[in-house]
Amino acid sequence: MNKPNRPLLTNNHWGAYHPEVKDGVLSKLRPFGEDTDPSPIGSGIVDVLDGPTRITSPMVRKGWLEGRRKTGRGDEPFVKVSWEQANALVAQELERVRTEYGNQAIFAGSYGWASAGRFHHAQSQLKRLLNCIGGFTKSVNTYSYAAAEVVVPHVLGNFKAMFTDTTGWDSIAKDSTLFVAFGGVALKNGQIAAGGVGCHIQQASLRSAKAAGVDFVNISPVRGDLMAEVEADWMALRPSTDTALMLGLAHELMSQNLHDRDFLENYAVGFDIYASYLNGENDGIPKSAEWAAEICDLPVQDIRDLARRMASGRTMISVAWSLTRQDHGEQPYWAGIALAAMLGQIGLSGGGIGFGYGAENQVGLSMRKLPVAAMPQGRNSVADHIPVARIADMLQNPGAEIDFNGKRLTYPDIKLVWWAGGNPFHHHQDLNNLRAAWARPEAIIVNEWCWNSNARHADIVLPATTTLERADIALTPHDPYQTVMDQAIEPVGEAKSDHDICKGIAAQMGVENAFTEDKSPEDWQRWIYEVTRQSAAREEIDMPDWDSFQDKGWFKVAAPAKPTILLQAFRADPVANPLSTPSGKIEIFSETVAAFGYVDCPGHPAWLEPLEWLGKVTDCPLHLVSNQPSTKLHSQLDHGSVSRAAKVSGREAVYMHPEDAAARGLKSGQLVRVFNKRGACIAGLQISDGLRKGVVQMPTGAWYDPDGELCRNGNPNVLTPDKGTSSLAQGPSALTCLVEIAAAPDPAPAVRAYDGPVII
Ligand SMILES: Nc1nc2c(c(=O)[nH]1)N[C@H]1C(S)=C(S)[C@@H](COP(=O)(O)OP(=O)(O)OC[C@H]3O[C@@H](n4cnc5c(=O)[nH]c(N)nc54)[C@H](O)[C@@H]3O)O[C@H]1N2
Ligand SMILES: Nc1nc2c(c(=O)[nH]1)N[C@H]1C(S)=C(S)[C@@H](COP(=O)(O)OP(=O)(O)OC[C@H]3O[C@@H](n4cnc5c(=O)[nH]c(N)nc54)[C@H](O)[C@@H]3O)O[C@H]1N2
Ligand SMILES: [Mo]
Repeated sequence: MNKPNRPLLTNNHWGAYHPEVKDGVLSKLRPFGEDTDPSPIGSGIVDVLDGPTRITSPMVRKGWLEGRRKTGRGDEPFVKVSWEQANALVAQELERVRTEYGNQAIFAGSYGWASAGRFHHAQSQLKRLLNCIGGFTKSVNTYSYAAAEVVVPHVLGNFKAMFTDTTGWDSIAKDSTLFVAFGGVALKNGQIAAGGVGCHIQQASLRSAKAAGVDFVNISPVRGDLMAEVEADWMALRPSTDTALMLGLAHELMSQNLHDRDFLENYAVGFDIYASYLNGENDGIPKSAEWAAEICDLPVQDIRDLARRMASGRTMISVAWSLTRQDHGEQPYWAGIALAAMLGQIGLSGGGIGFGYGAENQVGLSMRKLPVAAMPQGRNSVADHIPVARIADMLQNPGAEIDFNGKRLTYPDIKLVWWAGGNPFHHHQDLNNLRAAWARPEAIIVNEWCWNSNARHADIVLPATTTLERADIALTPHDPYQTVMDQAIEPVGEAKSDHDICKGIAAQMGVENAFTEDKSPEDWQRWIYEVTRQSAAREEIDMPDWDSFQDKGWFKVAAPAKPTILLQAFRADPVANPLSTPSGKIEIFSETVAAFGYVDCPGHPAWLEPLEWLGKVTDCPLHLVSNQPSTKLHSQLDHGSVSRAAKVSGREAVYMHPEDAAARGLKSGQLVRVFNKRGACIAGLQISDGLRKGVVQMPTGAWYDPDGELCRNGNPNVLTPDKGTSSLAQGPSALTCLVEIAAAPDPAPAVRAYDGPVII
């Protein structure tokens, strides 16, 4: 372990910290000096580096060792084995599956956030190993905004560029008059940026926009989605009805002749078709403000006023990523873009549209993006892939066909699943169904550092180190600060980095040289650094040499001379800088999408009734918003002190409106049962008037703790539906969910999530 001549420094998705270590034991993570608004999330790791939740050696499920391959996952004890035994077992399984069934029978999409660190990226290491032996079935797109990843390219061109180039907060403070936030700008989310954070800027950015005179509108069922200080007007619409509101606003703009005809003419195609839909020429239903008011359950005058306010100044329309994680999640993005096109301010400072200002710290940070090199994954010889959230469907229906963005995909027959750096028992919907799907493969391998539900549902568990137990570099395009990640402590127990885990198996399979290319982890890190440094130099970004970087521990990429303005070049000259859509313009109507002929995603933005919402009468009258947690990143560190301190009576909190609680005779702090036809979970009730009546809110992240259909610990994904957003994107639709709530049985079943399994 190298000890630098400076304070230790580490970094992760929630920020950079100085580890304080005495006698080999981590006592504290002190926030990085440059961070003016550090997140408490990181401290959650200090008390769980060892103890009952830490996986300290390779483990194999007892029943699996005894030949009961498919039954007992998640319920059985584990047998401790040596690395030699584990490597041999894994190599043997891989060999057996690929020779008997072919490499496409191995699923290693391995979706998930894992940890920051450019080299020790769990998924890249795993994929590189599997590519050395012929490849695997993969997944495409994300749980974050899959619907946008597929629809936005048809409408605006590449989606990634759309949010990495989101108009800066500096441009908003300078020129916006109105910031209309569909889904708010929740500060809880700005704690995070994928790959590392040097300084948290979201809160300060909102404050300076407010101080500069920008008015805010928070369109969300949750008031706290915009900080109180910006004094936003709150429009508490029904969840999953944003598209109807956008159509109503569009109709109002058009009927008041407030839309920008020149912009629509020069920069967009298909407005006439959309206009006839808005006017109800085909279905007899004008998508008027009255029509929208009824669907969203908002006062009609508020919709009319908002349309006029939007047209009377410089307006930024902000659409949260959460809007895409809903049934027909393609529509609010398409309708939002169409609305911005009608206002004609796309490409102007402080105007137009922005994707995900509230999603992560870096969105809205004007910066020069470091062109960071990645660990090469090699070439995958298997073409099979699924849209990421169709995992349970694939496992349960081998050979079935599905629509996906104009293609037909056939599900492969998966015999072996390998996950490194993600937690499907966190991220997937309808977890009781996922658990059933998990009984299909013959082998499930998981690299993990803690005994969460993913590890507990595996057959072979390979213990990974945390970022604090290995050296790495946090180079990221999502933050100006680039830092070292020092090794602070020795690996706990027999844990190894994902690289070393994969290397051991590569050796067993005779592909060690192909996997390592004879480079050590430090050689690779220097290689990634040097390749990045060369590309950075071409973009006139100065990076220190490796030794200076290691000596100081960090550097900051200089800010750009001017604020970032999304689609500025297109605006300035749409002929010289066309969009990468078929017409080169904004496609309010897309012939491509229309030609797919999907009833659940026609060729222009449309209101399509969601599977579950408050406009549908059912025996589950509450809409559950399962949004991102404030005290952790997804399921990461749910077992740590920061997350556990925020639990209510020992379970994840569920927030409910006072009138809904009174109607059910429920009191703050009591344990409740949240349920629907898919499952149930126990949660701790919090009463809050910061919610729309009829809406309940429960963050994601509590470790799944199944007792039959019940999750004892409060994981909302036992309740959410596992349905693709549409035939176009097949994205997840977690935020489309109705539930009922009642008092929990007394006594409620005890939480077992943090006990770890029985080990033999
Ligand atoms: N209901 C509902 N569900 C949702 C969402 C929602 O809004 N509502 N949001 C969705 C979204 S946007 C996302 S992105 C997903 C997130 O889903 P995931 O990214 O799968 O969630 P994480 O908990 O971050 O999982 C990362 C896992 O990697 C492990 N890990 C950390 N470091 C390492 C390492 O170095 N090596 C290895 N091998 N493992 C490591 C962690 O312990 C953890 O188990 O959830 C989705 N699910
Ligand atoms: N602390 C923390 N921060 C995170 C994460 C985390 O796990 N923890 N996860 C990160 C990841 S992976 C992602 S993808 C981003 C996600 O970023 P977002 O998608 O923005 O995050 P959410 O918190 O799910 O949703 C934002 C808000 O949308 C509101 N909302 C829900 N449904 C509706 C609706 O139908 N209409 C409207 N108008 N509003 C609605 C909710 O009240 C919610 O607070 O967050 C990132 N940031
Ligand atoms: Mo995400």
